[in-house]
Amino acid sequence: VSLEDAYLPFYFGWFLRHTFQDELEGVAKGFLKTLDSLEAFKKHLSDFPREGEDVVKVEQYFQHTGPLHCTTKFCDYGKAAGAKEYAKSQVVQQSYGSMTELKLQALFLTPRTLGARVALTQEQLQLWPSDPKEEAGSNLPPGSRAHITLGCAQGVEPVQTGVDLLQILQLQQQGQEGEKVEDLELGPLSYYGNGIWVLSLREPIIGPALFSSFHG
Ligand code: ACK
Repeated sequence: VSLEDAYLPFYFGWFLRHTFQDELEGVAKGFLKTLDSLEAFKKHLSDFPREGEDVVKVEQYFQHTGPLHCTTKFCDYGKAAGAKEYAKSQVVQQSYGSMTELKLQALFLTPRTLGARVALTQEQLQLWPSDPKEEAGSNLPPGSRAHITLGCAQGVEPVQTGVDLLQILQLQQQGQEGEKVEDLELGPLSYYGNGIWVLSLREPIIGPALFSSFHG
């Protein structure tokens, strides 16, 4: 085993600059606070699991640890299919350590995860690997799954955020618009049933991120 092979990361991705991370965490916090105060949201609170008689406060419901990022390739230290090929590819080698700008187009929330949808540029898509989950049984374009996990419910793994996003995009593709519930300062808020909420950002949130890897 060469040194290079022995050190495949947990994942590759774009890591938000700390100023951008702080900004986005502030936006997410404000979004949750707003939701907690909305009658329409309270009406659907039974979508969320609750313990005993405690009313769910979404402000305290989601947790995240580690740096905010948009995963490109989950490598699992080399155990994931295609990890080595990805790490060795020319585009990855050339882009490693370079800055880019990530454009966020929506925030979404489910009883499992809280995330931001990332709109990738053509250049960023060069770093997007083929993704069987993204491609399976749908005709969603490559990069559809791109997201930043902002938090997970207790006991939920962050991989779920991308799964939840793909489900939302599939609903939209099937012609479900969601029920437009409220016009918030950041944009229109829609409810898709089963505790799924989407805030389409009127103005995309844009900020700097570094293409790098996480080794854990
Ligand atoms: O929030 P995320 O994109 O979802 O960032 C984390 C990161 O890798 C470290 O856990 C993502 N992740 C975990 N497992 C997978 C997987 N099987 N496929 C794609 N992404 C994954 C997770």
